[in-house]
Amino acid sequence: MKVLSVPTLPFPDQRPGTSGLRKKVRVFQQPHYLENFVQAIFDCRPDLRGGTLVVGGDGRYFNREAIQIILRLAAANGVAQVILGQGGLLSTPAASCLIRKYKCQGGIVLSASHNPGGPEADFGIKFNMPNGGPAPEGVTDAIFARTREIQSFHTLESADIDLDIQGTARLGEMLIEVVDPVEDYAKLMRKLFDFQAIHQLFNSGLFRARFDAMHAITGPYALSILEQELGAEPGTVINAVPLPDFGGGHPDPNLVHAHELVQLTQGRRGVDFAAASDGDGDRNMILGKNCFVTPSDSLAVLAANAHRLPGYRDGIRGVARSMPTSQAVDRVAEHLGIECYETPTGWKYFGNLLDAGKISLCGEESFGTGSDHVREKDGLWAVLFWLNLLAVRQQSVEQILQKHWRQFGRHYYSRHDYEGIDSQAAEALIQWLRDQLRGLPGRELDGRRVSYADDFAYLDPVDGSRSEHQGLRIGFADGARIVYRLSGTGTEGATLRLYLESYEADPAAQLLETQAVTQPLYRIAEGLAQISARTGRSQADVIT
Ligand code: VG1
Ligand code: CO
Repeated sequence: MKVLSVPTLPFPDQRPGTSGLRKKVRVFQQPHYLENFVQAIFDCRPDLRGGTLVVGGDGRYFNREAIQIILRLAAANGVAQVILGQGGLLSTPAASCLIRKYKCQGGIVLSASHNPGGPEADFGIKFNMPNGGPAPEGVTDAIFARTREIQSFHTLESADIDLDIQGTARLGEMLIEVVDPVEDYAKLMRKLFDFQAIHQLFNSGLFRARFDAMHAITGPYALSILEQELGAEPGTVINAVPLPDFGGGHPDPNLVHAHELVQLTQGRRGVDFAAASDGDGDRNMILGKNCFVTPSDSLAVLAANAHRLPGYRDGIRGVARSMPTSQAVDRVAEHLGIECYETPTGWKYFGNLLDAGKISLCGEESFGTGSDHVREKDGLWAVLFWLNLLAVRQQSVEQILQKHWRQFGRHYYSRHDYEGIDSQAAEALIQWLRDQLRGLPGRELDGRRVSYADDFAYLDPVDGSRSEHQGLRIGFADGARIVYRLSGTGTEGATLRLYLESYEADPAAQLLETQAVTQPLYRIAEGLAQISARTGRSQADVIT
């Protein structure tokens, strides 16, 4: 087959954000847009020549077309072998699992994660390293720099490959192995969790559960693992068929976008356990009967209970959380006598800590939790962790959570998102706040004493790299915090995220309504940042 070198012109806007390059579908559909970015990956990762690459996506609109383009570029750039999920499908954690298991030189995952899909919505691409994790900043910076100077890309003149039949195919010299997207991932889960105990729980007659795949990638995984293997009653997995537009919904598992699922947990007839995942399967939301577990609390509960589960029987080495994530896990780490690291937002910052064996569990407030089993956050893993825990402790989600609070105290937590605001106004707001930080420590704000205020920077303890301007933190003497940062995953204007956290040690005050408890902090935050005046929004678009 003929290798073609196609002349091209650089696009100026191919800088990856918090997790890969995300743009509107129509941006990706421009001739050469995807080709340029993928060629830049190959140019920056010479070990892919002669190596093995994992490819798959979350099934969103443009997934299949993108995969055909990537396969041709891979073949023309001398990749020896591609491991491809059947139908072009792979969840992000399953891709990470395959890269590690088959010692590949990297992976390309096609997804814009929790962003909506469809011809008018979002598409994305991210590159994962040989350790299975998202490319660190040094690599994404290099890829971006390459896209600015690219002059040609290499591709093949060839027919499309059949993505739907398992087995091997050839494209030029390159071998393509089309694999079951679920199998290797399911094997890994079997090693970590007590499947027999979970099977018994599902068949006890006393336990009802729902898993909402939100018409995204986890459908096939959840059907196979929860229903077929663990014996959950048929119908446990809802919205199980991946659709290119996720059925028109937002594949973002939170109280707002997974509202229907939340409803199923309410009232006397509510189910005992409910969970959901996002577009690419790396997020999770955990609910019990009349009970919502914040992702920050979930991480803390998992850390406190890990030793009860087969995969973590010997205990955990350390934990990490992204900076805006609540400090609930810090208290567990202190209790266990292990280290707790605070990293910038984005899973890529956990990779070094995991590789160096400094941590076993990590998580983010944005419904992401994971462990050293792969190098991505893992939605279904978190669900299985909770199911295993429920089976072992024979208590409800609510009982486990409240007991945890009594022991460690409760971190009330809420995030306010102001979406699609004017980018300049958002930058100006952050700058205005940044300028005030120095004067804040020691001041009293609404009866709370500020103990520190800074522009968060992270020094990676493993490779010594430094990442600056990762969000503004204001910490109070009573343990409360306010955090502001701008999103790095949006595709329209800017998104301001405001994170509020308030600590309560007294069990008598641990069952209050989160919004009521965090309201005073919201007022302080609004007062300092003048959010409504500066953004023109009197209220956040999404409050979780
Ligand atoms: C958001 C979350 C962050 C998460 C990222 C990717 O980023 O806040 O915690 O790692 O999405 O998640 P941002 O920059 O918009 O705040 V996902 O499920 O896209 O892969
Ligand atoms: Co995701």
